[in-house]
Amino acid sequence: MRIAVLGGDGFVGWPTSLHLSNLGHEVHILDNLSRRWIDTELGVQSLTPMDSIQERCRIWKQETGNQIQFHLLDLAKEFERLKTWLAEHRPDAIIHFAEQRAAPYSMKTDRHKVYTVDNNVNATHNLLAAMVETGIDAHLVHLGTMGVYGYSSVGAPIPEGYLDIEIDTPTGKKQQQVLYPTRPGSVYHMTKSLDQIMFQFFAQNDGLRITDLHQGIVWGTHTDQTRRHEQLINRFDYDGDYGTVLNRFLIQAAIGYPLTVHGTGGQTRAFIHIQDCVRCIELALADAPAAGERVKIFNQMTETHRVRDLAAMVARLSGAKVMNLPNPRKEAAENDLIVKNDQFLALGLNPITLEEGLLSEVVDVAKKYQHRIDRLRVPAVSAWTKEIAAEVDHDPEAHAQDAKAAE
Ligand code: USQ
Repeated sequence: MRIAVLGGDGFVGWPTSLHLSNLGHEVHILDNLSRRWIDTELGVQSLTPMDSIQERCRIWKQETGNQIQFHLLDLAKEFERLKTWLAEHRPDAIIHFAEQRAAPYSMKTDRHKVYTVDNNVNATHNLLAAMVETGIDAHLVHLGTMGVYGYSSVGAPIPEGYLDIEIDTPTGKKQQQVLYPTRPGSVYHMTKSLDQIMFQFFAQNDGLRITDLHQGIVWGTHTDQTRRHEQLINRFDYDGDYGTVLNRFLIQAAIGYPLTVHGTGGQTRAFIHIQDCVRCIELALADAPAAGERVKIFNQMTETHRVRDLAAMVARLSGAKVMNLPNPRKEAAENDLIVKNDQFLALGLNPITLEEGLLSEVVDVAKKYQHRIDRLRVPAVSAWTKEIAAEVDHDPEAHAQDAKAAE
C-alpha cells in the first residue's frame, strides 16, 4: 500500500512509519515538525538524541534499502498544498497522528489552549475536506485517545466506541446505538472528542472509510525497527508537559529523582507498549471499513493500572523514593477503569504487558542519556485552573529542592 503518515516525525508516528516500511509499504511522512519547535519553546529536548527527519530516513534506507519520503507540510495551515499532495500521490491509506498530543501543554495558558484547538481541529477537518474534494479512496486511520471518555468509574466496561441504549418513544421502546458519551478532561482531550463528531459526519455524508483508535498511555521507547541503528532511535519525552506517567517514573528512577505521584496516585489509566501501538496500526489498516459503513472504533490499550501501583512497582524495581505532590490537574483523585479491547485481540494482538525486562530497558536508555536531562524540567507545573495554579508551586527550583530533600 502507499501510506501517508501525517505526524510521522513524532513519538508514535516515527516507529509506525518504520514498522509499515519494514512490512513493505510505500511510506510518505507528512509533518510540519511542530513537535521539534515546541521542544525549543519549552527549552527541553528529547532524552534520546534525535537526528533530523531527513537523516533518519537516510539511515533507514541505508539499513534496509527501503525508502521513506519526507514532505514538510502543515496540515492545519496549508489546505491547498494538502489537496495537491493528496491528488498527486493518491495514498491507499492515511494515518493521522498530526495533532498536539499533550494534555498539560494544552492547559498551560490561554494561548496554548487556542493553539491546540486551532491546530488539532483544523488539521482533522482540512484532511477530511481534502479527502472528499480530491475523491481519493483512502482508508483514514486516526490516533484518538481513551481520555475522551474521562476514565469514569461507572462500573461497566467502556465499549469500543458505541453504546447500546433504549429510549422511550410514543410507540414503545426503541433500541439505538450512539457514540459513547465523551467527558474530556483537558483541552487536548476535548479536541479528540471533536474529531469523533467530524469523523461521524464525513463517514455518513461522504462515505469516507475511517477507523478511530482510542489509545491509552504509551510506555517504552524501542520497537524492533528503532533498535536497528542508534540513529533510528525514537524520541523520549521526560518533561512535565510531554512526558507520560510511566516513562517519567522510569527516567526518574534512572536519575535518582523521587517518583512524582500526583495526589494520592489513585488515578487508574489504560496503558499500551509502543511495540503494540505499531502492531495495532498494522491490524487496523488490514481491517478497513467499507464505504458507507459507520466509523470503526477500537480501544487501543492492553491493560489498566493505578498510578500509585506503578510508582510502587518502579520503586521496588529500582529503589527509587515516591513523592506525593499536589495534583496540578483537575481530575478524580481515585477512579476505576474497565475497558473493552476485544476487537484487537480478535484480530490477533498478543499484548505485551508490563514486565521487568521492558521496564529495565527504559531505565537503561535513560541511564545512557542521563547527561541530557535537565532536572528543572522534570516537575509538572501546568495547572488546570487558576485556583489550582495558586496552590501548585511553579518554581522549578523549589521543586528541585523538594526532590532533593525527598531523595
Ligand atoms: N501523573 C502523575 N505523575 C506524573 C505525571 C502524570 O501522577 O509525573 C498522573 C496524571 O495526573 C494523570 C496520569 O498520571 O492522572 C496520566 O498522565 P499522563 O501524562 O501519563 O497521560 P495523559 O495526560 O492522560 O496523556 C497521555 C498522552 C496523550 C494520550 C493519553 C492517553 O500524552 O496523548 O492521549 O495519554 S489516556 O491517558 O488514556 O487518555
